[in-house]
Amino acid sequence: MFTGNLVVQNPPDFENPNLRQFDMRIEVRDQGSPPKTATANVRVVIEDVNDNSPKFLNTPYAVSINESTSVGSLVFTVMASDKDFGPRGQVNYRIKSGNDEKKFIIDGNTGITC
Ligand SMILES: [Ca+2]
Ligand SMILES: [Ca+2]
Repeated sequence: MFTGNLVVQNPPDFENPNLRQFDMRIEVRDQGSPPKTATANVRVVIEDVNDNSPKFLNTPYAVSINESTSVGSLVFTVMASDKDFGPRGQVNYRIKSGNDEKKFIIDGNTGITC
């Protein structure tokens, strides 16, 4: 029995829709003269992994609000994207620091700060 190893030569990339599936034809050839051959079809499907971090769009953010701005007023909306698929590409938001006085809240799903 002789084996032929199909090996990854360049990094797979699920995020490129054109590179998610590969239909290859493999040929085996003997050393006879003339040689005889056979072929087999091989399909390789690339599956997504969480290899992208979310990215904020249009950063850095800076905004001024009047001190008479009423509670519930929209300050601004942050926006981020993530190239991964399904839950690996869905994002939510929270205020990580700098809000000790609890002056602001952010909607975790929409990124709207109030
Ligand atoms: Ca991700
Ligand atoms: Ca991915």
